[in-house]
Amino acid sequence: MRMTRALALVAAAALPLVATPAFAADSGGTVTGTVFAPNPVQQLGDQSLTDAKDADYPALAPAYRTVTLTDLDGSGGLSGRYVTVKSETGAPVRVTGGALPAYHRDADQFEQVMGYHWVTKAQHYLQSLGFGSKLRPVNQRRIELRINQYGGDNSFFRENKRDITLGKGGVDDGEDAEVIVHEYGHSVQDGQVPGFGTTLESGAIGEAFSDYLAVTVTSWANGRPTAAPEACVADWDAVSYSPGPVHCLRRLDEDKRYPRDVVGEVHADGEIWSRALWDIRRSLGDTQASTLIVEAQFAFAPDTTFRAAAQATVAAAQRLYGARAAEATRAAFVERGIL
Ligand SMILES: [Ca+2]
Ligand SMILES: [Ca+2]
Ligand SMILES: [Ca+2]
Ligand SMILES: [Zn+2]
Repeated sequence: MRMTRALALVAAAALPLVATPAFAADSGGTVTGTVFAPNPVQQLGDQSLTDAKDADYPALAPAYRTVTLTDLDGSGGLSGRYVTVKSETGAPVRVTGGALPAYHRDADQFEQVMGYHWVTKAQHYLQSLGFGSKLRPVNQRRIELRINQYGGDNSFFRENKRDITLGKGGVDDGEDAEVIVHEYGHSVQDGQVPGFGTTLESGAIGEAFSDYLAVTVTSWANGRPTAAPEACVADWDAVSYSPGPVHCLRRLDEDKRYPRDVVGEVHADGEIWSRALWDIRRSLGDTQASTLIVEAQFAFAPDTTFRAAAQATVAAAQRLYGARAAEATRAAFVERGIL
């Protein structure tokens, strides 16, 4: 911790040197880049796509999109207001003009661009809900996103919950926006409640919220999927380990109930909580649901129980939107056996 503080001071002192005039400091620099939005299986509705050892094969071609990367800091790398990308695989992307080369999935730089873009998008989604304007800011800090060869599929090594590490097991994790935003969800919760998720139930809430955020951010950015179920998380990463026929890491619409379906594993038990969030969203719509869900999390204890967190979420619904919203929120948790 002391060492971290010393490093932070050095970084702060170096800041003026980094702020070159390449980009306007207030608006944030922009550059175009190529991404999946959010992933080829969801975009193309093709459940037969496979990793094929990171090959860039023709069936994937329609899934590439040109997007604008925003909030760059002008340092010449993929570093900006909300995220700095540190790749341990492949040379770092250099930002030299108004457009990046159209990296595809067989280039390590593709995942760097994906990571930068989707973390920034996720923060913009939170801001679109009013966090940082009419509501408190949520996680408006610069996190570090590291890409490396370690971390088995879906088990991301993190030195702390603020930063994100994406591994390369199966489909490279950085090729699926829903995996990136899921990981950012943990950073969001840590930003709201430092050290959040110390117990089975709080840990399950962490996984559930991160899955929820993955789906809501990508639907907000791309429109609701029409060729794959919206409730399916990480359709592309999951082709490496989910038998199908529909490939999902997890889903938001499983009919799991508390305590009947508790198995003692945070990801599995998270599907109880995420279904409640999904039902709140179906009742109230994306904007109201996500706003009250995120706002409620400020009041969660790091070791919260399902019950206490549900009560805090109902209270946030009442405070923000009144009795009808509170009743719909309560009903979603009652349906899961949580309240
Ligand atoms: Ca790749
Ligand atoms: Ca993977
Ligand atoms: Ca999906
Ligand atoms: Zn997780």
